[in-house]
Amino acid sequence: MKLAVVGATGLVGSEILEVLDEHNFAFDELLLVASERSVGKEITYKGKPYQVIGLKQAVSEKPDIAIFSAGGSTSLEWAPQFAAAGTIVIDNSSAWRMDPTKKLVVPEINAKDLRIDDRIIANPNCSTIQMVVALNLLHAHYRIKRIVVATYQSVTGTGKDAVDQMMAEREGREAQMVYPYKIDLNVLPHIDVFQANGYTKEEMKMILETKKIFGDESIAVTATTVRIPTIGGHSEAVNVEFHEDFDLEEVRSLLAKTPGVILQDDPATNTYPMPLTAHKKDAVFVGRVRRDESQPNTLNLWVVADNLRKGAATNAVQIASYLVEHSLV
Ligand code: 2RA
Repeated sequence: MKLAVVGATGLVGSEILEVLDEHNFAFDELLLVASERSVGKEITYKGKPYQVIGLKQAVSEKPDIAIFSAGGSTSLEWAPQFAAAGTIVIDNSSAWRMDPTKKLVVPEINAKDLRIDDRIIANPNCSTIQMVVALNLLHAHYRIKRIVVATYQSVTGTGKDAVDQMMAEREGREAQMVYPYKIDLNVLPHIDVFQANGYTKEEMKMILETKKIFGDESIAVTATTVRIPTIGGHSEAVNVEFHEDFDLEEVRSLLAKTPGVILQDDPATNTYPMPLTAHKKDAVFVGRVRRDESQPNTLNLWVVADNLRKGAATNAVQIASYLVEHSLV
């Protein structure tokens, strides 16, 4: 098994290596790949130094699996070249997610749809992944009619420079302005670019990807995605209306046994999910479970996950593990 990590020097790339290590993902050879300006850099994995190589060399090495986190343009240009060389690409960018010929995979929900001829597999957007993981068994039991979600997204979702802008503002030093405004002591209702319909691209990702992952275009979704000055994870206030009514205790029981979910919900002890406690964890944490008393068949949830983990690196490594375990590579 020859594994490539493309974008190895970025926040998600570094997290992918951490997850590979923690999960003891087995491979014979590891290729760490980045842009030309990073070629030659040394990265240590399990105590062993690796030299970063460029994309052209990586393709020629014909890895079995390449996990990409290098942006959409790099993925559009290079994923097909890796695929043509026989590599299975698992891509974290949005480049392939809505392509009707590509699978958009959250292993707990639809990894079973993967086939031997899937050469480019799309990893969904982090804010989508944690929401659909949380709703998976509830959808199976009560059929989702409509989702209203507001997100509270960590600056780590933007990248290293955004974290640095936040810290620089906090420490009173100069730094590159990644956002249009100060982010510390502020919130920005603006993630990615605005669309003609007034939604941002991040909000449209949540809307469109949710339908594709559940395979149900009838699910109505509306989203407001917000950037907040924190690290550790994305948080989401999810209001979900079902076609069927539900029993709240059964909902809690279903959440407790939902694959990938940890239920953290006990108001009496101030127990609820937070980025502070989700940081560096692979699970999706759910709490504040309560009936929406303003309308029938509707539930409120609070969902938190480390966006660099289950929102990106962990989900991608879980897809890679599924491919190996099911002899699809
Ligand atoms: C963000 N979900 O949080 C987007 C991309 N990582 O910025």
